[in-house]
Amino acid sequence: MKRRNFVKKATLSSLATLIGAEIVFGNNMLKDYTPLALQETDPFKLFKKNKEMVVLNDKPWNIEAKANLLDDKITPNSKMFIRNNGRIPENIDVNNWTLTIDGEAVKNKKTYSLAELKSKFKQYTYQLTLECGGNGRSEFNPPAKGNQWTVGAVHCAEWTGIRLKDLLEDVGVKNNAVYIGYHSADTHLSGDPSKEPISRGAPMSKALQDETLLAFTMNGKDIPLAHGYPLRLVAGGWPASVSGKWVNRISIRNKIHDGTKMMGTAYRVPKNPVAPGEKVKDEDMKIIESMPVKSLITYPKTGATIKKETPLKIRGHAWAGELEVSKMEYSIDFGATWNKCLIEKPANRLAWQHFSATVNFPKNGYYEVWARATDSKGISQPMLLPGWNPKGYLNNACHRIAIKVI
Ligand SMILES: Nc1nc2c(c(=O)[nH]1)N[C@H]1C(S)=C(S)[C@@H](COP(=O)(O)O)O[C@H]1N2
Ligand SMILES: [Mo]
Repeated sequence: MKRRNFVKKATLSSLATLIGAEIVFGNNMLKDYTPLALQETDPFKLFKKNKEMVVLNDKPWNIEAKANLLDDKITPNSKMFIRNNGRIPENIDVNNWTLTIDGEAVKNKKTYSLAELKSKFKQYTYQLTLECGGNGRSEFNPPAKGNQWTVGAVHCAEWTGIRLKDLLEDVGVKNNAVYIGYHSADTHLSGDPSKEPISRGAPMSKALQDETLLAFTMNGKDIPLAHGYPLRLVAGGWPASVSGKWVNRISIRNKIHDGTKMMGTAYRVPKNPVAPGEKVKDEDMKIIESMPVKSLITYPKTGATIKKETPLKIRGHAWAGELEVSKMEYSIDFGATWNKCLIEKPANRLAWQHFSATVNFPKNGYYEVWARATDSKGISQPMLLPGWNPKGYLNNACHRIAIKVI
């Protein structure tokens, strides 16, 4: 007689964690059975997202925030965009989760349990800005294929974990190391187990930065499933695609990592400006590294009506990839003149910075408030669109909100 394949105890307890209650007769469930509570199809309930979030795609799940939702200094889970390339892993057995470090440039391949990672290495906490390389894609013309992100594919949460550099030192890296590449537990939409939805990475210089973490905690709690539970690579300031979710293997490569979505037009832009719609040769493309300077007005919400007597206090965040934002300005005359905003220092390197200003309007009528950040190298956001590129990356145009003064 064949033995029935019951759910393992560890899996059961992680299912219970996800549901938020003990599954009383869980021992009777078959191995691949997903409890109804986790078959939820309402993404807002499923991922505990704010009702104002916008679903761009459900296969895979891609959900974006709106500017006004990102008003918190540290983004809570409910307002964080979700970007998935494949299927979120199911039935995660957190007690048996391991991370393997391998690759051509590893001294000795090594596997760690989650418990070992947590106990063996010092833990650090940083606020880290993660912006999807395709944030702002919807504005490009001719349109670029992919999720039509407007402005909401960015967040700055507080991540706690161990430094990737401490782990790499423990493993031992050969001096021919060039790049690290991550591998994860999410599965390809086709269901083909030999295909990875995404496997990107970063040069050793980025991998070895103090702020590059292997995180297990977000905003003081276990990382939510959709954002990479139980282990995530977090590399702030670079396209968020570098921050692999559900990471179970990191390869130390002796060449630029050649995983899925490292080649062609994926997360790559032309080395030199091209005409909109132009075909670009592969050798004329480069991998996106540090993200460009950008900002977002998170209060008030676009479309607000205000009384002329009360000056408007605007606020928001600004970030500049690896750099700091050194100047923040606003304009109420479509960019003809600019006024200074107050800009705070970041909580730590690679965290977004908060700005504010008090705006006076000369008379009743329709206005737009535009915001423009300048990075520490003196580069400012373009007022409208930056250079077109085949996949619509890096749109860091000034954010604009409409205001009616009565
Ligand atoms: N394993 C895995 N990691 C991933 C992805 C993915 O699909 N699978 N998407 C990447 C991309 S393109 C982005 S923009 C960010 C999104 O992170 P978030 O969903 O936590 O906001 O995760 C990155 N890490
Ligand atoms: Mo992304």
